[in-house]
Amino acid sequence: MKMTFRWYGLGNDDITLDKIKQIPGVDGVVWALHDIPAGVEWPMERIEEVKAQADEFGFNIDVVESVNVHEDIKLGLKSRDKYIENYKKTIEKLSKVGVKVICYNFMPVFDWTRTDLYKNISDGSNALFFEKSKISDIDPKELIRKLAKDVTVTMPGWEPERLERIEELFKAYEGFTAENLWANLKYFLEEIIPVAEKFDIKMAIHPDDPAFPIFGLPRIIINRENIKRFLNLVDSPYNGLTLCSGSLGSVLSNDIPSIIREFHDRIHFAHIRNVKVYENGDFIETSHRACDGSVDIVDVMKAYHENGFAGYIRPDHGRHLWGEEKTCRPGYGLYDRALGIMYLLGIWDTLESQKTNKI
Ligand code: DNO
Repeated sequence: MKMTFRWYGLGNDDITLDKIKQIPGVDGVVWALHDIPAGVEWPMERIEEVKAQADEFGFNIDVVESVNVHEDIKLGLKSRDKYIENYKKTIEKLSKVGVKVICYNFMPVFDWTRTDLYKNISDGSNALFFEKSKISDIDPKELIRKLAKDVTVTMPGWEPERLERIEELFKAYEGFTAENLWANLKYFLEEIIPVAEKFDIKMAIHPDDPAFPIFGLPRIIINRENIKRFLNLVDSPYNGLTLCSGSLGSVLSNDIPSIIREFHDRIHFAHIRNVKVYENGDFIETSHRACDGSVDIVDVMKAYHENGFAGYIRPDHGRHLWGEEKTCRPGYGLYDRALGIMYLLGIWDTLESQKTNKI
């Protein structure tokens, strides 16, 4: 397993490469050109710039998260072909700097969604929170306004240009079903995967977060059965998964360790985080520790370890600790993710030692 850390880029993240360098075990940064809108071909000089910045600190840039999929592709509009062409050209360019995995998602309109970015926890920290009843009552525009007030950075999936078109987008999705989304995903994969094969880059879809439909929009990468269907759409190792324990963990019936055991050979990138799901379906993000949330992170690590997982892994969201919410991106502070890495490495190292009978 290859440990990585998400980095939003120079001038776009208060957690700088020199800080990341001091976290034990991190070999690579997970990156993207966050200012390039979905559908636009990434400029080579910008890609090379990031490579040079990472090289200076000895980090690999093997994983990109994300090359976003234009909404017209998800909607299956005629214009999708030109955006797919741009996607293919971006894959080719990324291969030139050694990228090995591209993470992306296929969620209509929104990427990950929460109702509160800074929910207070009794220990004085705060974390991302999802209140199920709020989502069913609130107009999405109102939620966007509320979250925009709380945060000064642009969050992936919540880019201003996308949000400005929100009404138009909801209109475009009227009457749109999960089956339409499946068909458009298949079309996209049939175009993209041969290119990924040619340039030796593994495509790794991210599950929908939370793993159920919201605002009447379909969401399909939500459970074991649908993951199986997804992998069969194009049965190639290049059509794989970013297995996010927190996204799938938002639904208690998802048994994450068993999903990992079943699909491990198609998991190219592991996002590890814990969530505590309440009886009413609300959930809060917790520390990585198994007993703090609803996901058995120890068993998650065991499932990867027993299958000799050699892919990339990163701690996912963390709580905001010691006042860092004033400067960090929501969910992407330094402290809890660094603590998370030590927990994950602790489990992994123990499992390794047991294997070699050292303990
Ligand atoms: C949230 C992330 C997601 C993820 C995308 C992948 O913090 O895990 O935004 O990057 O869904 O395209």
